Amino acid sequence: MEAKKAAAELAIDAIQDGMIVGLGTGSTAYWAIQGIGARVQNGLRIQAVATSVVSENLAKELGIPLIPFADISEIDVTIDGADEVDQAWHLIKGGGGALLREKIVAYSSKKLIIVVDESKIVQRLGAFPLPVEVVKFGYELTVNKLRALGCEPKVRVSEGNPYVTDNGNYIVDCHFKSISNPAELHQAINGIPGVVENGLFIGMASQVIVGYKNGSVVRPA
Ligand code: ABF
Repeated sequence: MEAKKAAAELAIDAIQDGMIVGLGTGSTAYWAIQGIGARVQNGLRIQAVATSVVSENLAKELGIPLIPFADISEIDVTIDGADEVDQAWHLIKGGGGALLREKIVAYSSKKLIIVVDESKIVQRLGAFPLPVEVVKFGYELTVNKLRALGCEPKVRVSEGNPYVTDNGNYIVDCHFKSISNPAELHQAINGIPGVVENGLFIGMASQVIVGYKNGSVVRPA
């Protein structure tokens, strides 16, 4: 927890008065939202959008003002977690099931700051199963097409039933083990009818902040 909290607290230094801020999802983003809430209580004037119902509810609890998407064209900075970060800062996200909203918000953010602990840094993506959001209709056929890309696909289950995202879709966790060309795979997956989005964030991170057990943090060059 200390490592994630240290990374999150450094990230929120990027937030200035008047900004539109994207609030990520997951246990590291949780600490960023807590820190932003504390600064809002001390007078920081920002407006935020959330990447999940959980983060939206947390923001409301903390008194962070939310702004409708209809009222903005872009977001100044988004702080979010990740499941894996490779040496090119390509990411696997979506372990928390929020990848679609996270990617929509990240894609309209001038700056995406990724906050992780050291366990997320990898040489090559893929040890973490790649989450893919798929529509319910014909999902079994979509799963077959994902398998054909070279993974073992598993429909995510929650309490005995397929997990349903905030958007009413299913998540298929694709066990590739090792991904040699993330950009190519990203395109191939999103070309499958029935796939809504996948958890590969290619070239989207502006900055990665890594927290370590001793509480130190590093912004890799
Ligand atoms: C979220 O952060 C997800 O994309 C990802 O699964 C999660 C990382 O988990 P945590 O921060 O809890 O380690 O953005």
